[in-house]
Parts: sequence; C-alpha cells; structure tokens
Amino acid sequence: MSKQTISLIGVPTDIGAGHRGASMGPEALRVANLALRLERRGLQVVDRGNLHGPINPWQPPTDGYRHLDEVVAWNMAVYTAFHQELSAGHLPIMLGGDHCLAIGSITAVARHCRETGKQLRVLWLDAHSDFNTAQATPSGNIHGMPVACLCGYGPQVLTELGGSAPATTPDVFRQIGIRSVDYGEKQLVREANVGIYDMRHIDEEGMKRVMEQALAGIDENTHLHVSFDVDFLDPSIAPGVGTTVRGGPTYREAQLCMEMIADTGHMASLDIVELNPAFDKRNQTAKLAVDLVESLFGKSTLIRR
Ligand SMILES: [Mn+2]
Repeated sequence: MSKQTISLIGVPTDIGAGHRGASMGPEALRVANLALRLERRGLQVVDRGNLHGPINPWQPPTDGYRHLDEVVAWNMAVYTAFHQELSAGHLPIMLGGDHCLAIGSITAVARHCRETGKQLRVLWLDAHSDFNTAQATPSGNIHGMPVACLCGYGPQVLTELGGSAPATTPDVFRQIGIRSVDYGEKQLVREANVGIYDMRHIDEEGMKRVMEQALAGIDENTHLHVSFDVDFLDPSIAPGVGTTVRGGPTYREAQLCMEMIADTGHMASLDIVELNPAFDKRNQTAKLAVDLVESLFGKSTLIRR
C-alpha cells in the first residue's frame, strides 16, 4: 500500500468570527510543526500554502449577516481546493481560519461522497452547535451558522455553494463537547434533530461511551470528516481561541476522543479551526492542537489491538 498523502490547506481569514486573529491560525499550526509531526507518523505531507481571499472589512451585519460576500468568496476557494484534493485521493486538512469555512470544506466532502458512493459522517468537536440563522443569531457572525447552512438553513449563496441545497442533512452530524447554544438556536437544533453530545452527556456517560455512540454505525463505506473547533477544549488548556467557554473536555478526555476516532481508521478529511494566536500564550494552544491531531492520526502510548 502506498503512503497516505495529506494535503495542508491554509485559510488565513477571520471573516466569519466575532474577534480578529483566527486569520493567523495557519501559520501558528505550521510554527508548531504540524507537517513534521505527521511525517514522523509515516505520512506523506504536502503543504499547499494558503488560499487567498478578501480582507476582513469589519462591518456590522446587513440583513442578519456580517461579511456575507466575503464569506462566500473564502468558502468558494475552500470548496474548490478541498474537492480537488479529495478527487486526487488525498486527505485534506484545512488550517483555519474561523469555523464558517467548514461550509466550504464539508460541501466539498459531501459532493465527494455522492460521487464515490460513500456514506458521510461528520464529527463536530465544538463548544457551540453553530446552528444559527439570520433570525436567531445575536451577532450576525457566520462562524455561528455553518451547520445550519450545510443543512439548508441560511442564505442561498451559502446553502447552494456546491450547486444545489442542502449540501447534507442533520443526521450525518455528531456534535461533541457542546456547552453554549443561543436561545433561538436551541429550538432550531432540536427541530432539525442534530445528534448532540453536550458536556452534560459527557459528564454523565464519560467520553468513552459518548464516542462509542458518536462513532456507531461507521463502516468500510464511511467517509469520516472531523471538524475540530479548538474551542471544543477547556480554556484552561486552550486559551488561544476567540470564544472561550469554560467547562470543556480535559486534556485526557480530548486525547481519548481523538484516539477513538483514529481507531476507526476512517477519518478522510479534517478541519482545524478557530485557533486564535492573538489570544494564545507562547503558541501553547497551537502546540496542543498539533498534539491532538497526532492522536487523530494514530499516535498512542502503546501498540493497541
Ligand atoms: Mn465552531
């Protein structure tokens, strides 16, 4: 079997965020030696450099959305780049960038799944459920809306990024680590029936059982996409994000989560988003993210069977 090729795609923008700085995420991950660490795992890594797009004009919302045109431009670039890598048989990793960019990556993954007859499963590791709409959002920041957009709720320019809507359906999502959901958003995720394992569920059942449930049904025909919002982690270990919410997974819980994903052997694409070096201390959150991504690619203490 030939080496798996990983393609790193930098997306240096905070166009959908409520704080500036996630635009510096790709470089922080490179400085934390992401490529080298993956190469040491026996993977072939190609760094595609950064995508380009409009600057952040930092404007208030128009009709409930901030920077909609710019968000569309960046997501179009992500969509094209991701689909190209997937078609070439590579495993793309998006180095974000804020979480609105997952509209582009997952729209591409969903299209790839349709073209190859694969079943899609998305693990959404996040403090937030990102299911806001223009009506429900308190801020207009589109990084709070990607899951809704991917399920067909949102502006047509985003829901139809891949040519038709919806890109995918709520049943493919498993959200883990959720602990901050806006008032109107709670209603929406309940109505849409998104699979949510919130922090209370993790407290009550433990990360092991939660992951068994979230990964249930994955088989040979599954394309597993992981969308890793760094604010998933407890802020005590991961301060370098724009929207910290206390009470997240600990270091050990996060490691177990990543190792159990790796054990499936089916992760085929990945987003690393919302890393914000402007809030970080000595790049510690980027280093932690790289550490966890190594576990996602199978690093473990012992050889396990
Ligand atoms: Mn998010």
